[in-house]
Amino acid sequence: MTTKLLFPENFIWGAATASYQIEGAWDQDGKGESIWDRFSHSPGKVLNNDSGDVAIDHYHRYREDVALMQELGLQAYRFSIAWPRILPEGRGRINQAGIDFYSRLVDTLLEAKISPFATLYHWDLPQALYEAGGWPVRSTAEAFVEYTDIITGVLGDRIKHWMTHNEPSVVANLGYLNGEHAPGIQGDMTSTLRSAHHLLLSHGWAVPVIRQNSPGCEVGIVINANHTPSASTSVADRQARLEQDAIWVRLYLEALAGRHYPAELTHFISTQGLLPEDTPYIQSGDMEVIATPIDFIGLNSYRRIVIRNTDVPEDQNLPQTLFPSPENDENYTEMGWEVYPEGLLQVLGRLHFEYQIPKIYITENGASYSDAPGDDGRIRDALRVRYLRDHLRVAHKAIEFGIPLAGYFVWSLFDNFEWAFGYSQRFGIVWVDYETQQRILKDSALWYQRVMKANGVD
Ligand code: IFM
Repeated sequence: MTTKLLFPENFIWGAATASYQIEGAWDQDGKGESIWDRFSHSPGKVLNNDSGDVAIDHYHRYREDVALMQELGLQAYRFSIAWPRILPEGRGRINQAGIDFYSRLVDTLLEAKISPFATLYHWDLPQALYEAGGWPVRSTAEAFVEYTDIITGVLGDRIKHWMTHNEPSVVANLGYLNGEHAPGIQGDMTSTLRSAHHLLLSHGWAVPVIRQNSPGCEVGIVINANHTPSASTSVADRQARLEQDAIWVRLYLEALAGRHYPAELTHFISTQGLLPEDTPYIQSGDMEVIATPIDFIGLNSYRRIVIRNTDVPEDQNLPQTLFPSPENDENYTEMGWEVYPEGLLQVLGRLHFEYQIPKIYITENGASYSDAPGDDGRIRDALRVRYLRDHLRVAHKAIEFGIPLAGYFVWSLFDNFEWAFGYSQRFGIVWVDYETQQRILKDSALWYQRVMKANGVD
């Protein structure tokens, strides 16, 4: 007999998407070009030269998509707003058709009794702002606040959960360090750190604007953090872990908590002659702005990453208390990401105990497996069901430990455009046939439907 692990009564069950990954209609109804339009239209940047031009055509099919959400029993839907639909040049001229689209989407959600959770920036920066300097310059942070004021001014009466940024570390690090994401710059540590600062600054400036325009709302920011132990207790591996953690996680959490940027980064910066004290881009008062109190942190967490210092040969990197190698391929999703549900508890515990975050939503968690419809049309994505079930069990344990976890959003509701991997990776609980745009509920969607209905997992 299995016991049901019940979640608190007001626990929020949802699913998540992002504008560029699902909307399509990349140049319709007055939308401006984004850096992802430009990047995906540049040959060789995205696998198979895929782009979000059409994606899953959600822009035209949002009504049937919301009907599907209602059929599933979603209580909340996390989506993002495409800045260049609202302001085609990033600032100045407003595109009313873009505002109307989101207004209709929100009304349709509310009619279906689904709470909208809106992210203001999920990576589709207006190309014009990139050309004016992008996130490395302060004026982009100012433009973000103008955009925030406009869109929250219109939707603030109906949307009561706002997230400023999605995964700012990915914007900075993949955009300016390894170049896998738009704008595709490699090895530019200065622009990486400047981007991180301006993303955080724009967040801090935006919080009071959102509160003003959306009385009674909750405001937060979405951080990605995975469980990242060092491969061994050696100094080299532990140092590598600290450096990774500094640039991916602590840079953001420390600043949001009102502390300093991590010492590891001060070192990075100082080797380029750019100590924070004398860099003009960190201005007096900025750190206080970034630490403006927020209502919640959104956590995106997927996997364990064991960190090893690859500069040191393994046999010289002692003592070795290596993690056992995972037993089989089922421990990895098709992204090559290790499945390690217990890691979620470590990350949630860290947010709670190290940073005293008042409220946490898991805003993304999920897995890429490509299971397709069988002859009977059914999609038997058993590994995804197992992944989600095991992570929900851990989420439940976190609540038992007193961690203020208030909701869970599966990534993703639909198969969609997975950035540099194009359409090759399928994270959805709903299958999408990219030729016909047909949607089919996978076994995982039917399973999640039962979980939400029962407010618990076996
Ligand atoms: O698809 C992305 C999403 O846009 C941001 N978080 C991780 C997901 C899977 O890679």
